[in-house]
Amino acid sequence: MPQGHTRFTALLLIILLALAACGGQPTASPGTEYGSGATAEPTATPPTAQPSAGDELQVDRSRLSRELRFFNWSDYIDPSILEDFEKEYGVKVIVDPFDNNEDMLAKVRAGRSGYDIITPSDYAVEIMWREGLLAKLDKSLLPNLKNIDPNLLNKYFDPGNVYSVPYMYGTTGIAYNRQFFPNGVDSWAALFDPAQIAQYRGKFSMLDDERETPGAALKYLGYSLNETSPEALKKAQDLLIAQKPFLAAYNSSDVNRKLASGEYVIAHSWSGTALQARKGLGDEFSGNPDIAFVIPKEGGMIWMDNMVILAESPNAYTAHVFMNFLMRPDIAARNTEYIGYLSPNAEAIKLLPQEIIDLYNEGFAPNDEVLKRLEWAIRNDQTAAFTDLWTAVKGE
Ligand code: N2P
Repeated sequence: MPQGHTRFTALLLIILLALAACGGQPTASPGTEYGSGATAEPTATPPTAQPSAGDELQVDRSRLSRELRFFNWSDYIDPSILEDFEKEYGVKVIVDPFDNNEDMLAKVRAGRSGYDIITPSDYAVEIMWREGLLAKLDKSLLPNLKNIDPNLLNKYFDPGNVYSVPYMYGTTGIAYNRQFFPNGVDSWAALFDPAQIAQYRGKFSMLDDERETPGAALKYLGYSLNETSPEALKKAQDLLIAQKPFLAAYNSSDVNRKLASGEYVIAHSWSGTALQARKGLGDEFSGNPDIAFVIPKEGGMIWMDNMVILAESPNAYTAHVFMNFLMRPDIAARNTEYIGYLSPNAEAIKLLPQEIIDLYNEGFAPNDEVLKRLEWAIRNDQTAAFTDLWTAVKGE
């Protein structure tokens, strides 16, 4: 095994342990609507360790729908995987993108969205099952669940994985162009300090996200990204409003392209978006070797997106077959290589090319020191305040 792999494997173990720790005990106040399940400790049973090349699932083709509608974050699946699925099962997967959990939730809550399968983040999974929006999973149709690292199952937002299985996880920090920042970037000040941002006015973006962006402001101010005290929220709101005239945009859809092209010199970014800007994305656009990614010294977010099936989906059987397909080690590895996030699929990680491992080691995946500065977004009765804050900031 090449040395890079060994280092990354050690790193991954640390990440998983940290995830187990963080995921098990978010700082929810007890007794809140969403906080009650939050302290559940993982009780995952050890997986059967045998990697399997193909599927043990016997698919009943007569039960397959002709189409599946997948509501997913942008640039978040290798399109060739959809072609492979269609070739193998004759099911066409139609993908629509969403930019943030709240936009996705608004569409789903309205009813008859037409979507079968969706990838909400951690806290949004909890919102969805509590609102009765999700179908219970039939684990007998998901034998490839055995490939998922048990440390990433049974998290606080869905104890027992009754409704969700991990899709990808990652971090949120700062992506930047080394040509413009030859000394690197190490603080959220690079996105909030008026003296600094005046130098690249109109050439940077913040995520269009009511948890990510106030979260970054709170981190810069020295708070938890789950802080909801009125003083902290007021300071965060003032900071975001002061930043607004300097911003190119709130952008959660094509930061990868704009960093790669040089239109942005710096951006609030997810780890995989940054890696895409660096490496390029299939036939979509080519990469820029000057793009780097950092979790600022004040800290950033860690999150996990998960596959769920809508309660109203008439195609739940086909959705399970698709979910199981995406958990095949070779498919999950190819997908991870393409989109540049972190795979929860332990068997897939073993198949990743050295190029990706090297980028992870260069900062596109957190090391143990960085992990200590990462925090999960939790949902509780108080965090509804972020919706109001964000509405106020965007309305300015
Ligand atoms: C990919 C979106 C990453 C998901 N463009 C953030 N939760």
